[in-house]
Amino acid sequence: MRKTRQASGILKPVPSDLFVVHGPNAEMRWDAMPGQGLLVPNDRFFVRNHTRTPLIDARTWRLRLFGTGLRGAPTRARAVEFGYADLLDMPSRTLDAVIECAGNGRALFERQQGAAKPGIPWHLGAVGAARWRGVPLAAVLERAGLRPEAVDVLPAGLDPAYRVDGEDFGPVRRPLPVGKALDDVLVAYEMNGEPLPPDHGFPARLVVPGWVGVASIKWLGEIEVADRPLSSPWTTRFYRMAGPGYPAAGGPPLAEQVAKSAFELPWDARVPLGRPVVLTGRSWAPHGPVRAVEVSVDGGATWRPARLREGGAVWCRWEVEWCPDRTGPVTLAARAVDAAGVRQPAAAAPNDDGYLFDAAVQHRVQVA
Ligand SMILES: Nc1nc2c(c(=O)[nH]1)N[C@H]1C(S)=C(S)[C@@H](COP(=O)(O)O)O[C@H]1N2
Ligand SMILES: [Mo]
Repeated sequence: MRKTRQASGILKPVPSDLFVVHGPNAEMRWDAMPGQGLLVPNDRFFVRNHTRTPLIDARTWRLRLFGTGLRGAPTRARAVEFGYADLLDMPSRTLDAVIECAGNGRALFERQQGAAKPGIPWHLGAVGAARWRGVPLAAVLERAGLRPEAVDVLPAGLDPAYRVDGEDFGPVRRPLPVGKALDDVLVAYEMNGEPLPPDHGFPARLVVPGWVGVASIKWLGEIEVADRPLSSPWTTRFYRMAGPGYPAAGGPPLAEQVAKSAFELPWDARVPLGRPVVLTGRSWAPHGPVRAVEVSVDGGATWRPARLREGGAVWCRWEVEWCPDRTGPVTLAARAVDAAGVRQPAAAAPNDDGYLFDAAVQHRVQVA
């Protein structure tokens, strides 16, 4: 029987056959993905909430733009406003894109590299691909009166202020350079053909393709546009590389994601001896389609090419046949080769917070 479980602060059910819950967050179970289409259905999409999902009334909701990067430099009190109906009336665009948490794969730093990292212990399921529809952020900025002098935009969410250990960081917000904002960022109001579900940002969220998930601000409430660089705790304090080899203040704010590959199998899956099985999985990379995927059934000693199934802008699905010929534990591994020909490495760059794990995943199974 299916357990319908609720996680604190998430409104949709997060049943244990589809999700692994980490406090107010829930990751997608890759072993529930075989046979699913290219996109992740809304009821299966991972949730990362700094606090909790707010319920917002679209009738009174407003997106407010202000700052020195707009004509007339409106203040927050005199912001240029868009209502929900205004967004729906503007020309829309549809975009298939992956959203992935910068910490996806964090637990593998410990499992594969022997170094436990603080933070949400995601395995590989803090990622999802969906079909987003909305208005290009460029069109919203143009209509609000973008000046050529604008440098940064700072979108902020309407969820409660983020507090840790008594420190109040305010609402979740993170600056984006104007170049990226004008390129391919969407103010999305639809996810896989439905209005955005509350947990994924209703009534509107940003979708920032290829970038760390935190850039894709949910429950978008305001956007400051400035003619000088902006910052927030999400660029100064969180989401930069720290530790040996990085500057004391941290590396530059994280921007692009890294490539990953996942088997659609449970950890320690039981595989029957002497019978061919089809191993399936998916690989994704921030720049363009994945060119090839290689799979190892001997812990990374030898590699064979996987068969690529349908792919596209988001991720590619792949499969490989394997006939296990001895009993006991076996370490499978998968690595993607991206559009530029770069392969996932054997180890990810160590960093204190466990960001951007890009090593070939080592997935243990039991042959019996
Ligand atoms: N307002 C707001 N936006 C947010 C967050 C949040 O907590 N509040 N979490 C961010 C992070 S860290 C990630 S990885 C993505 C997750 O999007 P999802 O919950 O729709 O999967 O949303 C981002 N946008
Ligand atoms: Mo994230």
